[in-house]
Amino acid sequence: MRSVAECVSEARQWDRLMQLAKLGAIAGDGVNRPCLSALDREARRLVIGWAEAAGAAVSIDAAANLWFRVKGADDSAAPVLTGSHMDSQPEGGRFDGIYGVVAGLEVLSALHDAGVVPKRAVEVVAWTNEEGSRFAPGCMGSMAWAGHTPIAAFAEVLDADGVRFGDALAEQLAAEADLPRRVLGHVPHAYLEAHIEQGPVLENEGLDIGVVTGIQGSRWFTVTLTGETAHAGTAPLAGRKDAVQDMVRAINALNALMHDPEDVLRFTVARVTVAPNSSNSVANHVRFSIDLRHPDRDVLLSKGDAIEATIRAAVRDCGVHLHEWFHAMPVAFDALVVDTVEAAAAGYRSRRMASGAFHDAQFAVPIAPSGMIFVPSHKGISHNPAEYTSPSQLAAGTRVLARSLMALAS
Ligand code: HGY
Ligand code: MN
Ligand code: MN
Repeated sequence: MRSVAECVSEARQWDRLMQLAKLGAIAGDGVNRPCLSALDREARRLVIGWAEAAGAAVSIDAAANLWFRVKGADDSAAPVLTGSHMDSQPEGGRFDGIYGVVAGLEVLSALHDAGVVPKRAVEVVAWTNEEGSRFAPGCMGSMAWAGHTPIAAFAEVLDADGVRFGDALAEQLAAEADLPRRVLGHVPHAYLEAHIEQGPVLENEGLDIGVVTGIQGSRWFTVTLTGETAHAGTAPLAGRKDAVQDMVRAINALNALMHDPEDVLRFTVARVTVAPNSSNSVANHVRFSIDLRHPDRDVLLSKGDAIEATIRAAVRDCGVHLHEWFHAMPVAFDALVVDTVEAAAAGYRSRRMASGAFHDAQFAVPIAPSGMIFVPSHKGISHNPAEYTSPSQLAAGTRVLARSLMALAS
């Protein structure tokens, strides 16, 4: 009788990941598969087929989170839950998010192959819109499931083409109306997410498994500067209300505010829109994003709360508006779950570590004992087509996931 972990198939898992990587494939072995898109629905149908073949019941909730459930011997007991997200960045890789969904599926397939019925049901979830790149902010599906923010609160968020999140969600639910509907929210016995590290630590230290202890905090802002458009050839520089020049002043001041000689703080401006966006008309409208991260709550609060005053002091000619989209404080994972993962990693080279990236797991923390398992990312590359983790590294993570879930389910 082989154990569930021994029934984890490296080849089957890799084959499934490579089939999914074809859906939204971009140059350089990358993937661009936006949430709530036709590509997303095609990937979901592929995953549904594999789940059904493993004997799982499929369902969908009002946030379009997709659920797979394998019964437990005591089916009334709270299930153990694993999963991640299927949406990618616009220039994403083949493993961010989707690996955690496929790893959960692989555990269901291994349960089926091993003929094992765990005491507790095992559920796998694919969360809606973790990335927040098509519709900001990220983690909408897990926030709605956790009762952190109602899904209706995001209805008016627009994507770059002016599509409302509410309409994209309705389209997804209509396209998947054949799937049984499930109530949004429930309390699992534990939540455990497998994910690529998206950083260089495990590879640099020659390790196989990251036993994740927590996730640093993230705050997302959008800054809007409003000036006056004018003729680039005739309008004197004195007296212009140039939103681009004021954006430069603001970002230079923010760089000074966010300077951290220890290089722990993460400050990123990466999405900029300019209007009228014509080379010979002075810009009268600029909108830019701020992504601020830090593991220390007090630093995250003090630096984030200083952003508005810093911008207003630096901007010379334009109106300023600041909006905070996303406010997720640092979380620590449950000690029992972390210990369970560390024990399940026996035989592999592992270390405890925090996550620099945010994950849906952070919204599970207030709901149930939660944790994560990392596998190495080659050169720490992620949110980039060159993202890579080997078939054997991915299988090691899934075997640790299987052992952990069986331990938590018993
Ligand atoms: O941005 C993040 O940290 C996550 O990878 N979406
Ligand atoms: Mn991710
Ligand atoms: Mn990501």
